[in-house]
Amino acid sequence: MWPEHVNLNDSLHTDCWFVRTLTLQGRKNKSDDIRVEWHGDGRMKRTFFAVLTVLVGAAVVAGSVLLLGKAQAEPAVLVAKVIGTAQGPSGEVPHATIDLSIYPEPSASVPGPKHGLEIGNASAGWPFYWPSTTLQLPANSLITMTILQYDGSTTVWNDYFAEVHGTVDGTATYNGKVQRNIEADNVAHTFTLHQYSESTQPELFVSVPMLAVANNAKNEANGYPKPQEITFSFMTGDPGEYVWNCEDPCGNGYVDFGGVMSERGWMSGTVTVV
Ligand SMILES: [Cu+2]
Repeated sequence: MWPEHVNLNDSLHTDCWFVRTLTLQGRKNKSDDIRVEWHGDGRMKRTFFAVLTVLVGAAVVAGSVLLLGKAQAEPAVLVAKVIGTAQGPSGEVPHATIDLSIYPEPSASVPGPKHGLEIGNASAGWPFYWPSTTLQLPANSLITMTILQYDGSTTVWNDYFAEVHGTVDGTATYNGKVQRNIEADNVAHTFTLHQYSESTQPELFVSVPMLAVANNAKNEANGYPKPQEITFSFMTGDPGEYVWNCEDPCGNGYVDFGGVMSERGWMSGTVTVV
């Protein structure tokens, strides 16, 4: 028997969950009471989840900004040293040199990048250019870059990047030997300098494959094998902002082109021609 005088409407407008026991008129036993559980009309829950969603969203955005800002922080600028003049393709020009190394992983002697998403993974052996990936070169000058390369090979996906492009005579010197290309399966990394896609500044494109050390090479006292020495020269034009990166799949993620491949301080950087 349903008690006629019981009116549930007052309860339907509350937001809070409650339990109410309705006492039946003329009941014989306590067990005849009807227990009603009401979970509100959902407004409170919806408000709660809406606020929670906004807070979680804000936290994700703030976290991403912090993380990406840290990941893409530019390392200290490495400035090419002007050492005199040299004969460029069309006359005498300033001659500058810049020296880099490529390490397979940080060590006691080479601490490696202090930022980037891969710091936490440093023990997993991610490679990096050193001492910086932020380079500054003089304009309209002959630049001679010398790179000591300590890492093993990972085959390039595209043979184009096993060839030398954009240097003064289309060659690079590998341990004193002049070459136009190296074997695709003997590439450790590439130094590939280019402009931003929408740029209207002077054309500058240089790509040089970095010869690998044997994957079973023994380490020397500094914790690294004997490096390959790679030297090449190219001309800069008028001032401009450029980027460079490695085109050899030495990272992780999609076809090994994620991770360090796109990170400043590791396998990608900027070149400012001033
Ligand atoms: Cu690389």
